[in-house]
Amino acid sequence: YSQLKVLDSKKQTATTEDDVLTNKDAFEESFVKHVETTLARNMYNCDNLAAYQATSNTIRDALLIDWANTQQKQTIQDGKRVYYLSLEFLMGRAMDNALINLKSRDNTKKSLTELGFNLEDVLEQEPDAALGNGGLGRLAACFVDSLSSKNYSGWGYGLNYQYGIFKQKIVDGYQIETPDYWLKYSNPWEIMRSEIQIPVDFYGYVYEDHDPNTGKAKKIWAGGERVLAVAADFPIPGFNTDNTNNLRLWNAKPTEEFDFTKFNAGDYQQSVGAQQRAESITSVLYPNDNFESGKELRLKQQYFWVAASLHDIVRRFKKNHKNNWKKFPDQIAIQLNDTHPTLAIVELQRILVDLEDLEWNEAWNIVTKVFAYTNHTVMSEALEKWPVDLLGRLLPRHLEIIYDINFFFLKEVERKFPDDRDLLGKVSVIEENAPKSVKMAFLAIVGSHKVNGVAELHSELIKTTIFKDFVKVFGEDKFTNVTNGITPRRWLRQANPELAALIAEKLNDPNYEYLTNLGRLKKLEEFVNDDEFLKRWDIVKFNNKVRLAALVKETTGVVLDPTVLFDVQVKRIHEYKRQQLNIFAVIYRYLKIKELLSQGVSVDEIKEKYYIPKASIFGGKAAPGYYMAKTIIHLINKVGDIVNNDPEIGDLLKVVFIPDYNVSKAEIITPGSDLSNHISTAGTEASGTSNMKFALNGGLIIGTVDGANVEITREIGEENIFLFGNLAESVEDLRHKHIYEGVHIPQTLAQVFSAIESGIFGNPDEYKALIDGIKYHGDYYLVSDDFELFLAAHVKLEKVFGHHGGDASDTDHLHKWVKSAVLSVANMGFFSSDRCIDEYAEDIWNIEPLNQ
Ligand code: CR1
Repeated sequence: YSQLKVLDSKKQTATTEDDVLTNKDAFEESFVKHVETTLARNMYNCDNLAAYQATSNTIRDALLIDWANTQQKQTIQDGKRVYYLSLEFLMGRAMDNALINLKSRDNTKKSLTELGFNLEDVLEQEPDAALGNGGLGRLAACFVDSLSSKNYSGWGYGLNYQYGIFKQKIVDGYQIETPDYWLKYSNPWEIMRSEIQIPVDFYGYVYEDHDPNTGKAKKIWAGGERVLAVAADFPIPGFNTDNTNNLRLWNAKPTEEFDFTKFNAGDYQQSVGAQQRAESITSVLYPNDNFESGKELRLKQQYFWVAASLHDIVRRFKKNHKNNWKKFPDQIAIQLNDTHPTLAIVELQRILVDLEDLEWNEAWNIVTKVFAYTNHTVMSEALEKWPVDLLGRLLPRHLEIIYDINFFFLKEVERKFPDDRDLLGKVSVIEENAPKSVKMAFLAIVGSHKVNGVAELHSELIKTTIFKDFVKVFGEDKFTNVTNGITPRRWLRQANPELAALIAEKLNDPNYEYLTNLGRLKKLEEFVNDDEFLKRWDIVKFNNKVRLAALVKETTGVVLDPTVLFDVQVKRIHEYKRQQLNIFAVIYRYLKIKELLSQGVSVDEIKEKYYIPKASIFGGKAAPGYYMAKTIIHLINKVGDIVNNDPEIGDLLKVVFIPDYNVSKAEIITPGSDLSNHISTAGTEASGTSNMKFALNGGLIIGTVDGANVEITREIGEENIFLFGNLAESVEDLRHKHIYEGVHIPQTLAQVFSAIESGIFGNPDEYKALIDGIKYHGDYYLVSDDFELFLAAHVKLEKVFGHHGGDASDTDHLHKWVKSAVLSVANMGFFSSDRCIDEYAEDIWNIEPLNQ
């Protein structure tokens, strides 16, 4: 690399590309150039969309310099790199994030103003990169941001879906899905790497051959169908550093090879058609959160992605280290984001044994040092199992290898526990039931050196439930915890610029260095008795509520008074997340208010003595095939229709459902919340990450003792969070009781059910399954058990909120609610994804930050 080093020293430090970030003239010159050349337009017909494209191309030019320098620096230092394999990267918009991380926001804003544009309007032009479903995909996006910001060498690998998560429309209260063809216009943040093409095979058969030199038997897989994986790269800028990592997403393309038999048979069109089908592999993201559908195309996606990534990684390794395979685990760590990439374990073993001629044990030793697996759920419907028939047809050689891995593993278990015959059946990677299938989580554990959960409670749960037999086999040390986190660049600085600025001022930190040292928030505690400060804080919250109210108005037509309690629940719609518990409580509130009104109690008296005015704000997508989740969406919308149009109610209660919840909307909703709901049945939400986002933005939480709520409570203090509900340890007993003794529906909830059944929210048949599931089918998610505890938590928290939220003159509100909000934020430092990445780096990947 001596040559590279010479080149490096010659490189000028101040390039014109850098100038566009900080110099108005340089920016404008580049902007005009891109309008005229890249876009082939002129400044006289440059609209906001063209301005977005010209701006992003300008910023991209600068970003690409950092990116190239980083790759060069990383190559020269030749340290260990981590590869984060995730089927989902829920990135959202790139431009504002790039402007912030590159410290170019002010210059860009000023320059655009001079050119006659408004930065905010220009930013609005960018479509969300919505290549994920929910928390799992957004976590991956936060992690790549932290890898860059903390100067690690770390790449993401995923798929470049042409259609992201569907767009949600609400029509007559029902969810309608429409396709998200997000690449309608060219994507300036994507660098197509047409030269990086990796062939990936499917189907075919396996035969045995003999090595002509050694005479050794050898397995050969003759694939039956070949597609090409073509790379698209997305540079990931770090905050306050030049370190710019790469996110590589694969596109499926047909090969140039042609089916000549069909061609000669005169079936030219069919032959081209078959080729075109290759592209379907990366056309659509499966829209399920915490649920596996077991479709063949999904398995194809998984292998396509894993094979391309592994061959890319191995190729890069061989360039520097030839076939010095012993070094492989010193150079490479691969993190499996859930079980979706588990085939990577099998593929690496295949590469080493079949293609590189290593002995089985030597190869397996390398494989298990490289991989680590993160589990994100204990829910059985989300745990992947692939039928042996399907897997063997699609990947015949891989199925053989899986059987061999399992055989050697079970032999080892038998040797260690000769008297425990049952154990073999319990830990086998193959489930013998019909259909016989491969348990991907078990395979991931066997092939990894570390397995982690995503919050303390969850990591304990996996050790005592779904993976307990593996703790016996491998010992406690293989199982660890890394509590999730979020990037404060996007979720504080970008989403909440006013709060970020107030904090920077109070911390005396004009360069916002606290954003990569989030523990420094602690200093905010010093101001918690300063009324002036509390007032300013509350005004920031109020302004954010005004912004959220505008979004609600624009998307639903409903006008919200920004002084009322904004009570928010936004996340995927799922029975375990219990939006139904929330909407039932809203219905109860409505019924009670109506009852009071009918008794002649005045609105003012209701506000003073019974119910403070509030707006319940919902949002989230249901998987298209998830009937119960769609029913919940429908109920929320119907309740909104009735309540919002009830002339007696006024601002006492409003219920809205914001359609098409996504990252960009979350950036507006999160800062504008007073209270957010994280109310899953205890033990079901592995971590949750929106809880962290809301708390970091000065909203309080109502939540169950579940997932990361537990650690948030520990950090911020239990007096600053509203916890309620049955604990995880009681859940099994309660479910058992429901089945054997029946479900007890409390009076309050019974009133809600009667109201729904009376038809005030439309045809009651539509809600029958939802209510019957609770009344007669065991109430699996314990709505009946937690309902009154939820109501009681509300009574308590509404007293603390007081009557005049967002009105800085209310000192009671200031001294209780706002103070709690400040104390929360001051103690949220732990939940930065930077801390997660440091923990993974140290305990799992064994890598260190690069020298800058
Ligand atoms: C969990 O449900 C967690 C994210 C990220 C989800 C959520 O609680 O915050 O993962 N799990 O760790 C999931 O999608 C397939 O499992």
